Amino acid sequence: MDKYVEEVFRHFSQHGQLVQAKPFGSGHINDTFLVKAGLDGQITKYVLQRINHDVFTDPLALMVNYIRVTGHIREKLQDRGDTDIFRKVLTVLKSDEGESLHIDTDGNYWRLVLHIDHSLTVDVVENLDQAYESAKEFGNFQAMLVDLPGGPLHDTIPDFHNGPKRYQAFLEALRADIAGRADSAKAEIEFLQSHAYIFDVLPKLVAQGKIPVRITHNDTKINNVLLDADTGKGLCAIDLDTVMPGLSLYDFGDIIRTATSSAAEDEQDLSKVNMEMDRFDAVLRGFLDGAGGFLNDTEIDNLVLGGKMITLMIGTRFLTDYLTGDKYFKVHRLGHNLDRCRTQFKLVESIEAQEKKMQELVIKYARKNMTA
Ligand code: GN1
Ligand code: MG
Repeated sequence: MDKYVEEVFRHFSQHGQLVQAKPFGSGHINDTFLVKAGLDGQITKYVLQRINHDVFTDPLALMVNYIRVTGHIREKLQDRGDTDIFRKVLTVLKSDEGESLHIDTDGNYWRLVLHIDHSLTVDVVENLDQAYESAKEFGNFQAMLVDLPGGPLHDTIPDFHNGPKRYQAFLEALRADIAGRADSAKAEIEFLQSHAYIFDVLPKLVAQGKIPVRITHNDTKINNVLLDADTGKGLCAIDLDTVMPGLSLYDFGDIIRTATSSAAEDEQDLSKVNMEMDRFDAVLRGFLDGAGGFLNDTEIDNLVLGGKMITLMIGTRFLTDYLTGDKYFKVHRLGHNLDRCRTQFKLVESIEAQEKKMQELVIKYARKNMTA
């Protein structure tokens, strides 16, 4: 067991006595544990997380966002008379000191949330229903937050989806080449240099006032949504650390990136990595059913571009991390970040090859959605 978990959970003793804790999920940033604890003669499951404070440098501000967002969604569900609230929004639990974050003796930040039973996440979509349901859930998440009161949320990672800055960071990493890996990534470097223009499109539309900044999740990869284990229906969005001001297209883009591909993010056989049109169809319908009501024409026109841009950007981030010696994303093998970068760039190519047909589907469904 992680050396801290036992000690940390003692500060959450009002939620039970620790029985078991094991690593949980496949996130690349935080450390996550599934904890079983005895409470009132019953075993209750929790998710305990150590927030990576190199990445999230202001965990307290992050938790302010987290509580505002989950509180607002909870209120909405209550107003609607929903009977399954504890499974449709994350529930943050307080430490015995009454805080939503516990800080351990080494200065690590820990958060406890209720585990949602009979739920599952998938790393690669297994069927079209999963693609549809996940996209709908993320769309719905944005829809629930359009009227969040109390002013803008904190930027938990400034410039998180700033493509031009991400590209600059890559160029600097390439120039420095501190890990001596640039030679082994020549094809990827060239690919990125010839596609960097894609990063300029959305910032221009934002500057022209054609695309609004909304409240977005910003990490809508397929395994950040819980599905009901029995019905397969979307339950709730998880991994809320990056919920902050952003573009709807970022969220749509990251579902495209992770739910339309037939292969894992780190697949080494690139022939398996493709943007599958039937999955795109399902994701598009799902997202429009969840969020379509408030997207404007420019957003709708740029949905496909959002998918391409986010996929290119995550690929850029993997490549940058590879070049700098794997400092940011957790890696489990040599070249892991390069493998991840390759799948992303292959997906960008696959999107490019099918862009016209994707755009036709957008027009077809967006129209239907408007007249519905
Ligand atoms: C990280 O934590 P996780 O694994 O859900 C990353 C995302 C990337 C993703 C790539 C805070 O998400 O931005 O898209 O890996 N989160 C952060 O798999 O950087
Ligand atoms: Mg995650």
